[in-house]
Amino acid sequence: MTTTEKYQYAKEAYGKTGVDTDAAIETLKKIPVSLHCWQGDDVTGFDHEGPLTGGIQTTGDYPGRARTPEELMADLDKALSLMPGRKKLNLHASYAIFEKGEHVDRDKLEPRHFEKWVAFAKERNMGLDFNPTFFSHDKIKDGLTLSSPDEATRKFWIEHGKACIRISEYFAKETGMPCVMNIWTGDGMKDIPGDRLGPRMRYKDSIEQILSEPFDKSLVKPCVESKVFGIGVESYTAGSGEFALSFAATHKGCLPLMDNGHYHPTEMVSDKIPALLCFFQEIALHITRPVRWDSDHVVLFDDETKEMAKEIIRNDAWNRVYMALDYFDAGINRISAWVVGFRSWQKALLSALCTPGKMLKQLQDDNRLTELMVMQEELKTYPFGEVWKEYLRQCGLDDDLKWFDQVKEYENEVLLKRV
Ligand code: RNT
Ligand code: ZN
Repeated sequence: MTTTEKYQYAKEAYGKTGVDTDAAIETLKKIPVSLHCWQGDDVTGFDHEGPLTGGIQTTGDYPGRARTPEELMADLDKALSLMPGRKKLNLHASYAIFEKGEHVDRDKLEPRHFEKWVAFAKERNMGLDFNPTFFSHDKIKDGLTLSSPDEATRKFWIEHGKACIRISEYFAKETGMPCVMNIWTGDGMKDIPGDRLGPRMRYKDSIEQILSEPFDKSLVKPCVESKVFGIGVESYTAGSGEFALSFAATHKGCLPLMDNGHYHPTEMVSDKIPALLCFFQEIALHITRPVRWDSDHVVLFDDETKEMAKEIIRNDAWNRVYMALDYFDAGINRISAWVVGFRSWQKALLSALCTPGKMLKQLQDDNRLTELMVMQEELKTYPFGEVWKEYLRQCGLDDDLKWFDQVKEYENEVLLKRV
């Protein structure tokens, strides 16, 4: 069978379930997914010397980490050339690019420190998302930023947040696409707190002060990301699930952001997506793969990833859910890590688009639960691979086996020469 015949065969098989695979492919081409810059350099950034802090950690020492903006951009380009679909680029404030000899602290960052990123994004027709960086910095006092009892510390970080709102608005204006600005801090305690309310009240006030910076709500989409615990912050996190969700629910224009590594291991973000869609017009996601903890392994085409995509697609919510990847593995080729993760989420979206949502819903509503189970099991062996390959072909890309040769070549010619 030729490749076209194979796709035709798959199209017919799906057609019998009421799914139009051509339409699925066309829809996927429109869905923006935000690619995190920080996989390329182990969340280091360009504005500090010290270690990665905030309760997160990269593990591994695979050669070839990007050390400069030029290297990171070149690596991103290589990765982008191997990914299908519509992309945004997700930056952290710590990736500011300074002139030679210039150093500006985080409370004083300006749009001009990101001009090169804007040019990069515009040339590639990508939108930009942004994150204030509340970690890896010497003004974090006793592990705290926005919830610190020290007013000078708290003020510094509030000013950082406000600066980031201004930069986010600049990104949106320049790219013509809204900028999702995510607030996450590692604020918390290793051991049992003497006060759980105080830090949260200060955290709440700090985010309110950040959001008091004027901005156009159609251009900047501020989010609050919750977390259950971090390394060295095991007993208490100020920005817990209830805190972040309640904050977003009570502050118009602020979105809840769920990172699927930030819950107890048996809690599923796939189930939380439709719960939040009942109450929020828009929500945001960090898509990652937690292995036993918030380990931020590379996203794969696994069951929970597919389930999350299903909840977005079958609820017609792809333009209500801002999707961003968030993982960092320093133990494997970093370009490959980007590509595998991005392709996995694309596969999950396409697989969801090829799932007969209406039929499954009807079976449930008619209480035909035996057939619901049978049908869902049958679908697992449908010829999805042929639809995926057709999508790649239409995007002008090689299928999964061939792209890795290009990564290998780049590794030999570029990455291994970085010493
Ligand atoms: C950390 C959070 C956060 C970071 C990035 C780098 O646990 O997930 O989103 O991963 O901001
Ligand atoms: Zn995250």
